[in-house]
Amino acid sequence: MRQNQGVRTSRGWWWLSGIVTGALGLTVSYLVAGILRVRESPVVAVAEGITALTPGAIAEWAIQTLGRWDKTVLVIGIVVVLALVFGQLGRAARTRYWVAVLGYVLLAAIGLVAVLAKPATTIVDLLPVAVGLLAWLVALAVSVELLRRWELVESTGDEDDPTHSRRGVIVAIGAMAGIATISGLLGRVAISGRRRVEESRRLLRLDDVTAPKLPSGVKVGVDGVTSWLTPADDFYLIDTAYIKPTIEPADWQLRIHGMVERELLLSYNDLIAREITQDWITLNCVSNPVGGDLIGNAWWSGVRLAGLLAEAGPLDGADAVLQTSDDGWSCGTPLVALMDDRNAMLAVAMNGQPLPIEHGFPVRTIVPGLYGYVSACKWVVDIEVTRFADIEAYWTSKGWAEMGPVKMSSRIDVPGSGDDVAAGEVAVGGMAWSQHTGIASVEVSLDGGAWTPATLGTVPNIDTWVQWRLTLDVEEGEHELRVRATDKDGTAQTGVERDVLPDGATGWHTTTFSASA
Ligand SMILES: Nc1nc2c(c(=O)[nH]1)N[C@H]1C(S)=C(S)[C@@H](COP(=O)(O)O)O[C@H]1N2
Ligand SMILES: [Mo]
Repeated sequence: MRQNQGVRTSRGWWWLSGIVTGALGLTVSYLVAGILRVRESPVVAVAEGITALTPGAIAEWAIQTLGRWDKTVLVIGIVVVLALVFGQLGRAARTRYWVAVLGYVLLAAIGLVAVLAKPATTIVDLLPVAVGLLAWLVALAVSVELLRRWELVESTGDEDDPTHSRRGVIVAIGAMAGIATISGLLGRVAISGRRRVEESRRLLRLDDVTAPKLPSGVKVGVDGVTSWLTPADDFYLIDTAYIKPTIEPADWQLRIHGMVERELLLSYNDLIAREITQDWITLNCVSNPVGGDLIGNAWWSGVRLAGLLAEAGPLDGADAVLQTSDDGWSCGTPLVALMDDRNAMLAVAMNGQPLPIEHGFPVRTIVPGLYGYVSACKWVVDIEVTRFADIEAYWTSKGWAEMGPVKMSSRIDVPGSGDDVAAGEVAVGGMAWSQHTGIASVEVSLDGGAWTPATLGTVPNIDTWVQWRLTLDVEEGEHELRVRATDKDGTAQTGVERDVLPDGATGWHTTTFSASA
């Protein structure tokens, strides 16, 4: 009786020691990556690898439903799956030690492949995988040894006191869990190198960059309408980097090469020594559904790409620029959009401050009129002049269109869906945009009635969104509001509903609200 109980209890311990062993190897590897300033710790590389292998439609669904939390959810998922695998390996180790060893070797191999798949891998990048595997094997050997001793004592009932052996196991597992926690925490501090770069960013002085001055008339004065200027903290964030690249301005370099007469190599100081251009530009994401908020408007400061590219001298036949980020993300941009009269720039500041790290510090690209996925490369380090026929970029390899001109759109901010307002005169307002063409008019239809023109706010250029407003006389009851815009080319916004894939959503935004006495 006593004997069976002892054996049953220790099964759970094998499982637990498997999980702790697994966690230990992961966190030690993470810490080593942090100390070596390897950006791609194996864990992160695997998460990013899974993201990169995810079909476009699923990635799209994740962005849509999980928003900012998409990466958190994936990381939690990976952790849960790993915990189950580690637990099973722990149990397997009880009878078949080699299964556990093989399991850990396989997991390390997955990490290795993920790290190797990242751009510019060096020997140093492989060390965290090697150390992690070593930690796994040592922790496995130690815990298996202690657990076997305990089981032996427990089942034979002789030799020393079983509580003594059990204490050994508890102490060992506790110590391993402690090491795992500490290396996880230290790894977090070390891995980003972020504090250092935050400090450089804080101390950076950009002499020609001025603070944004809100142009007069941009606000239409309806409560609840989105702010015309988007503060950096509220600006939407989209990228594929789990850990944002942290680049010291002094270490940043940009290479402009490919189909050019002469290559250019620019340091950060070379760049900001050039003439600084500043402009209001609205950036939006191709994944923004009709009525969505993956859009923001900021005062950007930087260096025009037209001048830089002219200096490099594109060769005949070049029609594209492949931009690559420090984290390996890439996008293909039409050469003409970077060389015509629009303010396509290498931006160094947003709303008068050096770019926040998550928005591309120290340098990102901003191109009026194009969706971010084909133009707005954050942490940009490489610009290759090339041909569309010869390249594939991150999102185009997942089924998104090669060309991503922004589609005209309009949105009702108030009244929002589900709002209840007082019947009578109701203030209605929202945003409309058609970057680099400009909005000519906005109209609203209440309950399928005639289109009524709205009053537009003023705008400084054709590259920003515009606020609009009007007052409607609304009776008691349920109502439906619809909005559409017309751009400065005279094109009316289409009511045909299209999904965001492959080149941006279309359709009229609709809200339903009620009015009561
Ligand atoms: N390096 C890098 N740059 C990137 C991306 C990315 O995943 N990695 N995403 C692009 C997309 S899809 C958009 S919409 C914009 C978003 O810029 P933001 O995060 O500053 O708003 O960045 C673009 N630049
Ligand atoms: Mo995007």
